[in-house]
Amino acid sequence: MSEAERTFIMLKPSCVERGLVGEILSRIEKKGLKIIQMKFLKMSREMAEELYSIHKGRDFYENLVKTLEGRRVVAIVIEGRKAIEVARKMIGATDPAQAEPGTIRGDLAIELTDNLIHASDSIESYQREYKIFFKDDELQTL
Ligand code: FUP
Repeated sequence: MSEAERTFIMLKPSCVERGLVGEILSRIEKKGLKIIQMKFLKMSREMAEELYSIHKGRDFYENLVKTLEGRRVVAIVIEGRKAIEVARKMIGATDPAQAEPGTIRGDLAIELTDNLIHASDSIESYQREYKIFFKDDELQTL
C-alpha cells in the first residue's frame, strides 16, 4: 500500500448508546481503511481531559469533558493512504448542522458538543491521542 498512514478515531458515547457502531465501522471499511486495533472502554475524566487538553479554558470545555466522562466509547486505530485527511473528510465539519450530507456527522448527528465521533486532525494529534488509549505493542500488525 502506498503512503500508508495511521490515524485515531473515537466513537463517542452517544454513538455507542444509539447503536451506530456497526454503521460507522461499515463506512470505514467500505472506504478501504483498515482497522488495526479497536477497544471498548469507559472513559475516565482524566482521559477525557487529556484528549481535549487543547480546548482547556474554552467555555465548552467542561461540557465536552462531561459528555465523555464515565461513559463507554470505542477507540480505534485505522490505516490507509492519507488516512488522517480521509477520516476527517468522512466525519465532516465539527458542527453537525454544517456538516455536508454524506459525511458521518452530516448524516447521523445534530448536537455540537456530542457530535458522535472524533478523528485526529494531524500526525502530531494522532501521535498524542492514540497513546491515551493504546500501548504501542497493541498496534503491531499481526
Ligand atoms: P473536531 O476536531 O472536529 O472534533 O473539532 P474541535 O477539535 O474543534 O472540537 C472538539 C470538540 O469540542 C468537538 F467534538 C465539539 C466540541 N465543541 C463544542 O462543543 N463547541 C464549540 O464551539 C467547538 C467545539
